[in-house]
Amino acid sequence: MTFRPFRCVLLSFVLVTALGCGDDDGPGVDGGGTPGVDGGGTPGVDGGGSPVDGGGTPGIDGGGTCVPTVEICGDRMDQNCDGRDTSCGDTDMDGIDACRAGDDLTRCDCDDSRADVRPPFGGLPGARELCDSRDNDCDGRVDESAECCAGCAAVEPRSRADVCLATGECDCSTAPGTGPCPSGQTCCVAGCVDTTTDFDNCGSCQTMCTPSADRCVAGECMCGSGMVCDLDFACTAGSCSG
Ligand SMILES: [Ca+2]
Ligand SMILES: [Ca+2]
Ligand SMILES: [Ca+2]
Ligand SMILES: [Ca+2]
Repeated sequence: MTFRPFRCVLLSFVLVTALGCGDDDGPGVDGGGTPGVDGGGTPGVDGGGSPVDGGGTPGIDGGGTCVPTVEICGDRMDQNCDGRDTSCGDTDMDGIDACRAGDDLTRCDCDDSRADVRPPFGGLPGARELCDSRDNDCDGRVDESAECCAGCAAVEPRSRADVCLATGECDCSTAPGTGPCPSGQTCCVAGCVDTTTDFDNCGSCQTMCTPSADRCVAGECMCGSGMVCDLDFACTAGSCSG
């Protein structure tokens, strides 16, 4: 009689470990029995009759079928049986939800405790990659920007390149081949461009002139030889018309 409670607990543990129900990231991530991570005996998570799950082992019935219970976010378990762990939301309020186990780290917030760490989202660029031993833009690479690259040290201005390759070479990732843009050009999304004359990258990358101008001169949008047109006027062949 003295050992029956222990045997029951042991049986529950064996079932959780053997069936692994509720974990969508597979073996090798949480394995079996990691304290505080999986379902291998964490107080308040699996045990018997806790306020959290209402009793029993979350996600497992006697036949190995996933039984929905209250979901606990970010614990690498799928208590509600939707096939995934639920995100804990956007703690750092940078507009991107935290990554869950198994997520593509380039499409979620790889550090939801820091608003200055985030991937590109929608039309917005990711955080700037700083030389801080962090993956600021959540692309899986740390300090890969040209600013952090010894191979780019002699490249002036540094804006001729945007990335440091694994080989240590300096490169403009949007231009064919390997290496920085030629002198006088800037490495933009569109490749190597001359921002002093490029209509779509006038003055800086992705700064596009509006229809109030018809050319980019010395990095400034202009209409003919004059300034850009006033509001509601368009520039055509160097002249403003309403
Ligand atoms: Ca976030
Ligand atoms: Ca973040
Ligand atoms: Ca990065
Ligand atoms: Ca960094």
